[in-house]
Amino acid sequence: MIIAISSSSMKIKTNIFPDKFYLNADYVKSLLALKQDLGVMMIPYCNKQNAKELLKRSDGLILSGGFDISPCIYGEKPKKLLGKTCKKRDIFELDLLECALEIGLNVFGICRGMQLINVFFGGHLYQDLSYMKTEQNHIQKEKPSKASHRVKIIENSFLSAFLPKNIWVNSFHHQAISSLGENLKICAKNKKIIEGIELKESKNLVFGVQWHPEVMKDQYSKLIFEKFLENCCRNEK
Ligand SMILES: [Mn+2]
Repeated sequence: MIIAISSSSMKIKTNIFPDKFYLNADYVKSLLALKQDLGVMMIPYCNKQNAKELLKRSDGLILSGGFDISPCIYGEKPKKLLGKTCKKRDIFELDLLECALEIGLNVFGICRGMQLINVFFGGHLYQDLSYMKTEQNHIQKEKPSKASHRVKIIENSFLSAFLPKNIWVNSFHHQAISSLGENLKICAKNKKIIEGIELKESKNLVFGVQWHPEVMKDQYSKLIFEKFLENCCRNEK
């Protein structure tokens, strides 16, 4: 079984070869901890044809975290507090998601990945959480492995099938969903902030969480990856 994971990019100016694609190792470690013989494929961003070729050979897709999504993708002008963006990655990941849906792959979006699923289905984002009223800090000072706020798991959702009604999660996002995309439903929330979504009435599993379960070592984070893999295993090529 092969799980494809989208990647990020950076320039290391001190390096003789400065252009890099990268992926936090925690994504890979979380998956391998559950299934040692799993094939994990990091996907650098290229174009739609590459996306299709890679996904044809995959059994599931993880859309990883990273930069803010360019607001022009969802038809808004950039605001002052928008963070770093990379339109090339946005466009590639939208193509990637389109191909994954066409093929019928299971998709798991993490942080930016969840926001990307929302934008794909026509949803919008708060470019910064200060543009809405929230008392909860969503950029925690604690280590990523520590939880900093609770989320309520919404009944009759993918997550509610195996998680308790409330769980503690970490939080490293300065953006959030402002309007939900078509055919999506909320599966986790912290007060007004949407912390989890899933695609309604879909044959394949398409869901996302706003937190980073890949860096938390608790039983519930493990369960989320386990259930995702279980679904991917069912559709294995
Ligand atoms: Mn949060």
